[in-house]
Amino acid sequence: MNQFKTIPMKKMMIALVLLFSTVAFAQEKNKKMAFDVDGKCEMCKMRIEKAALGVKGVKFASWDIASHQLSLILDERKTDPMKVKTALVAVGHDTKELKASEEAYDSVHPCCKYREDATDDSGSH
Ligand SMILES: [Cu+2]
Repeated sequence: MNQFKTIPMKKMMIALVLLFSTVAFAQEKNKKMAFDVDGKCEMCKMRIEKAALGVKGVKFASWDIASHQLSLILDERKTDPMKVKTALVAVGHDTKELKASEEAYDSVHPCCKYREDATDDSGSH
């Protein structure tokens, strides 16, 4: 009689262990990702990368001026893309999901006003 109780319990434990290990796998320690961030020059690149790296759990950040792609390596157990995007809009750089406030956008250097001018003038700095 006792066996009938212990077997399902064991199965449940196994199921729980499997579930937790799946979650652990889903949250990668060194997750690579990339997304669009608006900006236009070397100064933007510095600002974007600094803001991204300032987020706890972000290990690597590199923004490409030409493609506007921000490449990241982050620890998913500590952070997520939305936290990085929140940090980016706080320093004035738009992302697809989050837009910088007027105040934050106003804080960027005049030559970094990417909203008014979409052309790439990175050569002029
Ligand atoms: Cu700039």
